[in-house]
Parts: sequence; structure tokens; C-alpha cells
Amino acid sequence: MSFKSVGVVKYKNALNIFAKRQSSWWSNVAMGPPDAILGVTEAYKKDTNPKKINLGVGAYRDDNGKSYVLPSILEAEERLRAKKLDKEYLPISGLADFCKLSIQLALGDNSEHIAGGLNATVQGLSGTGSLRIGAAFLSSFFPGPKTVYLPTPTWGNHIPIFKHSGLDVKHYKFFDANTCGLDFKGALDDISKMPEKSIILLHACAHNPTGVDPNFEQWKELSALIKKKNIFPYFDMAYQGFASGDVDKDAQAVRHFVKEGHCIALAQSFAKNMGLYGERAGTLSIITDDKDEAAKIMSQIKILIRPMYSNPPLHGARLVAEVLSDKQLRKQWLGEVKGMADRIISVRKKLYDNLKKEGSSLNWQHIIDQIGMFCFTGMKPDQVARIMKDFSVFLTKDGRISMAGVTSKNVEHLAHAMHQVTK
Ligand code: KET
Repeated sequence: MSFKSVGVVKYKNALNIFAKRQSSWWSNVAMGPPDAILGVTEAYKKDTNPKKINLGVGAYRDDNGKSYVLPSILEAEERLRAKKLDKEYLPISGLADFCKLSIQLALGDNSEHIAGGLNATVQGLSGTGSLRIGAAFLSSFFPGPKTVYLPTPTWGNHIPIFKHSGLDVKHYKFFDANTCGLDFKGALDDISKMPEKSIILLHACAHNPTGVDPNFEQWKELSALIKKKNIFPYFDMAYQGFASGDVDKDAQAVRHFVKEGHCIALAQSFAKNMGLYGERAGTLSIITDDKDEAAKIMSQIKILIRPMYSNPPLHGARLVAEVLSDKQLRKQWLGEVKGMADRIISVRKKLYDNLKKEGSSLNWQHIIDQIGMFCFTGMKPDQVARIMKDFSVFLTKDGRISMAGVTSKNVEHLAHAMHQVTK
């Protein structure tokens, strides 16, 4: 065939496709916006500036800015390989050992609730998937008005997770923009006004995006008020160990609520504290005060999961179970969690010092005071747009930076850029 006739065929094909497109099933589908958090990584990848920094997604980096596979996980992987395990389907509820070890990590080794079989715990697809199963369960079985109250602000994905599950989403005050700290009075006021039998979503520790947590005394007050109002607490614990470096300390709010007699829902993730982001290891637990009830709840959660994805993935759950069940490996992992938390605390100070060095007269104390993976800087949307465009520093529009992406090598560039757009 000549070049000319190839051209004609191509043209005709294009016309055909165009003609077909006119009658597409999908002409009503509009282009959606990029994800508020994961879209930042896409923008970062396209930037060619060698000084670019990605502070969007909450994923831990070492001091060279490289992603970090925990040595305890590498060791667990070796051990699993040596066991030559099969790749059969897991049960609908996931790997039983993993589920048990996960809820033990949350409630503590001596939990009476676990000993008494009062927990219905299933393996979910990391934190997000576990939250989603919990929301689906509440949507089907919660005996109240099916309204969930989320803190303002909250992790952006909470809103569609609950909406997609059919719950009504409302909000309660949490963050005080003037102090860049907790609006405790605002939170208490709003909780007091919630109707009985509402659902409240609580970040167990290392609140995302603000890095602001209630202190233990404040948690006690929250627990008492939530109990008095007969509100159902749903904890999202995606950062156990990341706030203080100590997994027990970071679980103190959850443990206190359970001790005080609350029946709770709890979603756990091992994405951050074990660096298992892509392995999707997490659990959903409903804690009750009756063993039969726990068994019935478990049966219903399995019925919800089966048509969603049948059963969860094996590998991540096996890794977590290997680390948590082996005394020596667990100890090593606890040290590695502390190492990650400590590095983040140290770069908070470095960022603060460098902003001072740049001559910034703004009060950046909150960078040091906030905890966990994030810092809610207070930068406004126009400042965020400028820092991305002029300095290739990538972060979410709300001014949140992932402290885990700050290193001793990029902190000067970051402080310079922050000062330039905020002075
Ligand atoms: N809860 C919270 C509060 C949270 O910040 C995340 C992830 C998750 C649950 C879910 O994590 P998973 O990977 O499903 O176990 N947050 C980070 C990543 C993301 O947005 O997916 C983030 O805020 O950057």
C-alpha cells in the first residue's frame, strides 16, 4: 500500500472512531479533578527542577529523601520466603493471627475485651478499606440516625468514605486557626449539640492534617461527654507510633474509651508505622460488651465484605503478623518506629530554626508543637500556589506539609521558599 493510501485509511478510521464517539455510552462523563493528596505526587513527578520537594502525600522518607523499607520488614520477608507458604485464598475476614495481633497492638496485651471475645476484628484493605467496611456496617446496622460527625478539618478522604457508604456527613470544630492549636472549647460545644446516637469520628493520634491532638486530660473529658450524650465513637488510628514514637502512648485515647465502657469502632492501618503503604494491611474492629453480639457482628461484616472483594490480600498481613508475633523482631520494629518519629521531630526543629535564619518574623512555634507526620503550616491557597510554581515545593492546597518528606538536605530550600511566599 502506498503512503498516500495509508494516510487515507488512517483518515477514514479516524472518521469512523469520531462517528462512533457521537453515540458513546460515556459522553455524559466529565473529566474529574485530580485527587487532593495523591494528585500532588502526579504534579511533582512532572516538575523538572532538581530542587523539587514532594511534601504532599504522608509517606515516610529517610534523611536522603528515599522511601524507607523497614529492616524488620525485610527480615520478616526473608523468614516468610524460607517458610515456602502457599498462596491460597484467605478467609473473608482475613488472616486470623494478623487480626488478633493488630487488635492487641491497639488495646494492649492484657485487654479484657480481647480475652473475653468482645471484639469483631476483620482484615481490611489498609486503613481506607477498613474505614470503608466500618462505614458500610454502620450504614446497614447502626440503630441511630446514621449521621457521622467529622472534625474540621479532617483527612479529605473521610468525607467520601462515609458518603459513599450512605451516611450523612456533618462536622464539629477541632482546629483553631488563630493559635494553630486545638479548639477544645469549640469541640466540646459542638459535641454537646449533637443529637443522641450520632456517630463521631475521632483521630486516635497524630491528627491529619493538623498535627494537633487533645492531651490525655482532654481525651478524658471528651470520653465523658461522648458517653453522656450516648454518641458512638469511631476511631481512625492510621499513625500508631508516629505521634510519640511509642505505640502504647499513642493508643491511650482508644484504650481509655474502651476502659470507660464505650463500645467503639476502630480502623487500623499498618501503612505508616510499618511502611507497608502498597501492601494494604489494616483491620476494622467493632468492640462490644457481649460475646454473642460480637459473633453476630462478625458474621454480618463478612456478608458485607464477600461481594466487595471476597477476601483480602495475603502478603502484607503475613509480614505484620511475623513482626508482631516474634519477640525480637517486634522489639526491633518498635525501635524503627521510634526512629521514624524522632527524625520527624528533629526536622520540625530544623525547619523552625531555618525560618528564623531566613529572617521570618512570623510565629512558627506550631511547627514544633504539632505532632505526627504533618504540619498544618497556615499557608494560604495563594501562597501554596506560589511556592509550588516558583520553588517547586509541592504540598496540599490546605497548607499541610508532610514533615516526613523534609530532610537535612532540603530543609534550607523549604524554609527559604516558605519565607519568600509568607513575608
Ligand atoms: N486515615 C488517615 C487519618 C490517613 O491520614 C490515612 C492516609 C488513612 C487513614 C489511610 O491510609 P491507608 O494507606 O489506606 O492505610 N493518609 C495519607 C495517604 C492518603 O491520603 O491516602 C495522607 O493523608 O497523605
